[in-house]
Formats: sequence, C-alpha cells, structure tokens
Amino acid sequence: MTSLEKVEKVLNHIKSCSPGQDEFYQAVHEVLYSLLPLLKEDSRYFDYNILHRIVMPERTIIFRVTWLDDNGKIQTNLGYRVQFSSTLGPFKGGLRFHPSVNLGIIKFLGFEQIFKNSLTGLGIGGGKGGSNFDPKGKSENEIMKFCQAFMSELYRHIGKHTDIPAGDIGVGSKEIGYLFGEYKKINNEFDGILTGKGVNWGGSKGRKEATGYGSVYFAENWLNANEDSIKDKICAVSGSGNVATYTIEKLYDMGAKPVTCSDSKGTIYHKAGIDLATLKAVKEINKQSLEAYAVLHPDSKYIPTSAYPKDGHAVWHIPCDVAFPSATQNELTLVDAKALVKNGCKLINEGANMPTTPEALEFIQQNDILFSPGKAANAGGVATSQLEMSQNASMEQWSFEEVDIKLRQIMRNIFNIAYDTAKEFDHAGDLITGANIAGFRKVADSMIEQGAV
Ligand code: NDP
Ligand code: 2IT
Repeated sequence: MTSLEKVEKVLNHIKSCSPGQDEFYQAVHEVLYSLLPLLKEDSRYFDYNILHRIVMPERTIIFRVTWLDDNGKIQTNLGYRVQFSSTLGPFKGGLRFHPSVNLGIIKFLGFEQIFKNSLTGLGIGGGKGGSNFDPKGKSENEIMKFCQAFMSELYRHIGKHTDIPAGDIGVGSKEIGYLFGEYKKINNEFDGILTGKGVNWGGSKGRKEATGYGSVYFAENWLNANEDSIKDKICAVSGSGNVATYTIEKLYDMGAKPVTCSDSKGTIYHKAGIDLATLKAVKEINKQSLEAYAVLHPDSKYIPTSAYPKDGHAVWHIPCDVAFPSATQNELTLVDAKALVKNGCKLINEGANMPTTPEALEFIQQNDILFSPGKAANAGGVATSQLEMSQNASMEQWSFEEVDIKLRQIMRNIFNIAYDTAKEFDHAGDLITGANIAGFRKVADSMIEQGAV
C-alpha cells in the first residue's frame, strides 16, 4: 500500500467510526495529506501506527449541564472535554460556548490544538471543550449559574498536571472567573487549573491580548521574509471578539490600517480606519451588534449578512493588502479567496481556527499569495497560557513587557520552524506543509519514545 492509500484508509476509518463530524474530517484531511512528504521518507510513523492513534482522542468526556434560569426553570445543555493528546504535556486548550458546538467541532479544535501546541516549543498537550450553551441574551446571573454547573462536572477531569482549559469563542475572562470560583469552592484549593484568569488572581499580563498580538507578529515575520512589512498595509479583519480586537490594536501599533471588522450579523467597513475605542465599547462592554458602531460613525458602512455576496462574506470583498480571518471556522470561502486575490491581497493570516475552507485553500495555493495557517499564526494565545502556567508554578507575576518579549520570540520561532520545515521537504513558502510536518513530527517522535500507550 502506498503512503497515500494508507492516509486514505485512516480517513475512511474515522468517517465510519465517528459519523457526522464534518469539521473534524476537514481538519484531519488537511493535516494528513500535508504530511505525505514526511510519511514517504520515514516508515516508522506507519510501523508504530501513529496516524491511527493520533486521530483518536485519548479520552472524550460528554456530560449534562443542568442549571436554573432567571425564571426558576430548569435548563439543560451538553458539555464536552476532548482530551486529545498528552504526549508533550498536560492537555491544554480552550472552552467554546456557542449554540453550534457539537462533538465534531470540539474534536476538530482539539486535533488542531495538538500540533499548534507542539509548534510553540512548550510542554503542552492538546485538548478542547465547551458547550452548546448560547451566552447571547442570557443575564449575568444565568451565565454565572451555567459556568458553575459546567464546572461542577468538569472539575473531576482537570488539574494543573492533567488538563488546563482556557477561553475560546463565548468564553472570556468573565466566564473563566466564574469557572475558577466554582472549582476553588469544590476543591478547596487555589490552583492554576485554568488560564486566562484575571491578573489580580493568578492571570498573566498580556494573555488577553496574546492571540491577536501574536497573529500580527506572525504576519510581520512572514512579510519580513519577503522583504516587506506590515507598516502602512491596509488590513481586513473579520470578527470583533477577543482575537479580532487585539489584532486591530496591534495593527495600529505597528503602523498598519485595519479598515474592517465583523460579527455574526454583519460587517463594518470604515475606510478611515476602525475606531478601536468604539469597537471595544460596542462589543466588549455593551455586547451590542456592530450596527451600533455604524450609528456612532456615520462615515463607516454597515453591511448586514443579508447583503453578503452569494456563498461569500462581505469582509473579504473589501480591497486590502493583508487579510486576518479572526472570527470562526469556514468563514473564508472560494468566492472570498477569489475576491482577495483579484484585489491584490498579499497575505492571508489566520487568527481563527480553520477559517479557510478546503476549496479556498486549494485556490490560494495555486495563486501568488502568502498564507499563514491558524495553528501557527494564532498560537500566541495558548503559548501565553503556558507562560501563565509557568508564572503560577513559580508564584511569580511577570510584567506586560516581559510577557510580550517572550511572545514575540515564540512567534518568531514558530514562523522559523514552519518556514524551515517547508524548505526541508521541498515545499518552500508553503507554511501549511511546514507547520503540519513540524508540529506532527515532534508529537509522533515522542509517541514512539513513550511506547504503546
Ligand atoms: P470571541 O467570542 O471573543 O469572538 C468571536 C467573534 O466571532 C465574534 O465577533 C462573533 O460574532 C464572531 N463569530 C462567532 N461565531 C460566528 C459565526 N458562526 N458566524 C459569524 N461570526 C461568528 O472569540 P475569540 O475572538 O476568542 O475567537 C475567535 C476565533 O479565534 C475562533 O476561531 C477561536 O477558536 C480562535 N482562537 C481564539 C483564541 C483565544 O485565545 N481566544 C486562541 C486561538 C484561536 P458575535 O459577536 O455576533 O457573536
Ligand atoms: O484555540 C486556541 O488556541 C485557544 N482557544 C487558546 C487555548 C489556550 O489554552 O489558551
């Protein structure tokens, strides 16, 4: 059997034993195919059955979360924690609270997290969790009640040497606070079992900003390698949550001009440049739709989803030099990729996890445009989470500047390893291949060293 046939066999196997998990198949498909140059030259990965093992979570926990809403009614949601790989360290990865969450989505995120965490060069395994709970339209009290109910089951599966969750979509410092409080109450222990904590009670300075800042540092490295820089670039950013907001903040800091942001209801195009203070006030503080931004800035344009191009997203049809998809999976389609290329975009830098569809990726690879895969470009968040764990373990708190210097260095290292590995396998400039092989090789070699477990 050829390497390709063996890869196809693994893919068919996961489809038959875990039906209906499209996002998970998508993530596995992308990673496994890009490993072919490595698999062809090193048969050990087949001899030790690494592919079949690595696509299977070490442990999958699904649980019921029951809580009381403000009317005293009993509500129920599903909770998940997929502990994918502890080869390089304790399971590590975020929690997502969004109505679209299901096992396939948590598995795709957990699978990506294995290789992302490996690329950081830090000792962290991969995992992900969350719930189909929708925080939108819930009162503060209901969010707190839900978080407490979620932790009343999750607590028995996590620990500072076992599994350390953090935030993701719908889970920010507020939710982490409620989750932490409940864990502490149950265990009677003040422990670093979550990251993204408040800076007054064990959180790291710079963690909130880290994913967005890191994404821009990654883009800068990629542009520098092409004798260019982010300075003066017109940038299209999607999303308006944690990653998008701090991407926009860092873009201004480095002399670029972000002109867009978006949410689940629409897109803002502000040619003069997104007003960061308004964006934070509308989304972070008031939790409004971006329509409110356009009211405050009549020179900006609001495009509701009903006016999006067919099979596309308005944000990618606005001319830009660099695109930062920073909202969610599959938010940049073939139609969008064609518009970006047509408008002369130089770089697509993934801040979100798997925002680009497979068809869009294929088109991008056939065209003269730089691409940064999310598992490399958005790794600054989880890397800074590990810096938080390190501070918790030593009972220290580092300054914002210290954390930022380390983050910049980590992003440079990730870029270098993805870039050099692509070259090593005759795929110069293809950071998808470079990041996947580099991330995989370290985990797979370590699995071989740790035996059949
Ligand atoms: P937030 O919850 O802070 O923000 C998410 C943003 O994306 C919001 O603007 C939201 O719009 C929008 N969004 C979410 N789902 C959809 C959807 N189905 N369609 C359209 N828009 C959507 O999340 P984060 O900023 O933390 O996460 C953004 C992305 O970055 C995710 O892919 C996440 O996995 C990834 N990521 C996050 C990291 C982190 O540290 N937080 C680290 C690495 C990656 P609305 O406000 O209308 O809901
Ligand atoms: O996708 C991600 O890397 C995150 N949501 C952050 C995970 C973490 O543990 O900080």
